[in-house]
Amino acid sequence: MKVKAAVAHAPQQRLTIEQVDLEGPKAGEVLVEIKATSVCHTDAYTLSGADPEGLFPAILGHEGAGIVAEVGPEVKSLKPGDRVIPLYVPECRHCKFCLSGKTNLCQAIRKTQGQGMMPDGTSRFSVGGTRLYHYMGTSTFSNYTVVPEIALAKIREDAPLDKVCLIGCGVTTGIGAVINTAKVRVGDNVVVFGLGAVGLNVIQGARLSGANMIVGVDINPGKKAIAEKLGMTHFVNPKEVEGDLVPYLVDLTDGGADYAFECIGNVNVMRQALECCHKGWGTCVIVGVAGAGEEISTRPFQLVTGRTWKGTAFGGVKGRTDLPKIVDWYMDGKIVLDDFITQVMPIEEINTAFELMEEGKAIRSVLTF
Ligand code: NAD
Ligand code: DAO
Ligand code: ZN
Repeated sequence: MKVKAAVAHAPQQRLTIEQVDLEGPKAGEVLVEIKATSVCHTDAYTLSGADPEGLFPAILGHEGAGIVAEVGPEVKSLKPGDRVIPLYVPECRHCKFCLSGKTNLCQAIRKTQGQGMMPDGTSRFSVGGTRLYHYMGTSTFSNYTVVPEIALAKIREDAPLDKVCLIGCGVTTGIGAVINTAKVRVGDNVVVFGLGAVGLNVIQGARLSGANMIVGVDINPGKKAIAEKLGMTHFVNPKEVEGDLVPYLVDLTDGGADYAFECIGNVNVMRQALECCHKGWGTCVIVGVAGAGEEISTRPFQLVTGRTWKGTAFGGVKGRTDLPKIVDWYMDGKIVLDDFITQVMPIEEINTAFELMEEGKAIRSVLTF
């Protein structure tokens, strides 16, 4: 079938809206009509050329929501008409990782997903006979996409797809980092570096967990108002701090953060996030994705004296099991989504959405088809 997609032909090039060819779903695959998709910093990171897994030409996009249009052979858990959120971290429920009870990093289709292919090693997308790579197993910058059954979370029918698409990445990553990875408890002091959609959702998760101080750190003062609305108690602009940021934050939090979250992808900030943690027990969670080949460093004594460095992917969330519940939280008014949507625009304006994000003028732009 012919579908409308935003094609990334090469790093650092504008996306072009094109009619591309999409093959139907094979065994274990599902054709999804994408109704809405948002743009995450990770799409920009891949488009920049800094992503070691970045393949071109490709159809990017991983934060979307849609409706099942057709199922391939052997698909059991989904049928046409079901509302779904594509998952860049699948959940097969059978692999060693899924069965471990210790991680959400299902490995069932990891190899081919990293190669921009469907599990059988081929692509469903092409244009003019040229193969297009899938992206993160989701490719939501297309009005139709083919996704493995194990990479689709079925959600309730009444959920607005132009809102819950955010649950496909940023919201879930931030809230999950707090609840699943850090396991923040009532009264903990939290420091969040980077107040994009991910960091703002760390704030939302920290508030839900009953954190005491929730300190937001961002070089863009324009993020202060929404962060406060979501539960931030103190805002720190590193550009306005005299002297070193780390001792400033340690002093502010009475000895250091119980939990610090890096939501930028900056290896220097990752060090600050570890070192502002409380001696003896503070934990730093790395959420941001750093550039290819970059490394983190600290003095080992920071770890010897009880600080912990850990990381999280998709907030430690098992998508097929947990996303329906997160959608319920939104529908029940327990979490906020609408405040993160700063722009709604047609897919034709996708390059503007990227520009607004890079300029710090968007939290999330939602694109509709
Ligand atoms: P974003 O660009 O919307 O937000 C980043 C924020 O960091 C901005 O508000 C910016 O002003 C701020 N910032 C930049 N440099 C700073 C500095 N030196 N000090 C303080 N603040 C600074 O990005 P996002 O969509 O919220 O994503 C954040 C990061 O999380 C990205 O690296 C993204 O790739 C990553 N990510 C990771 C996962 C995961 O599963 N681990 C999932 C989604 C996104
Ligand atoms: O299993 O080896 C693996 C990788 C799974 C993908 C995790 C990606 C998380 C970080 C990228 C942020 C995506 C928006
Ligand atoms: Zn698995």
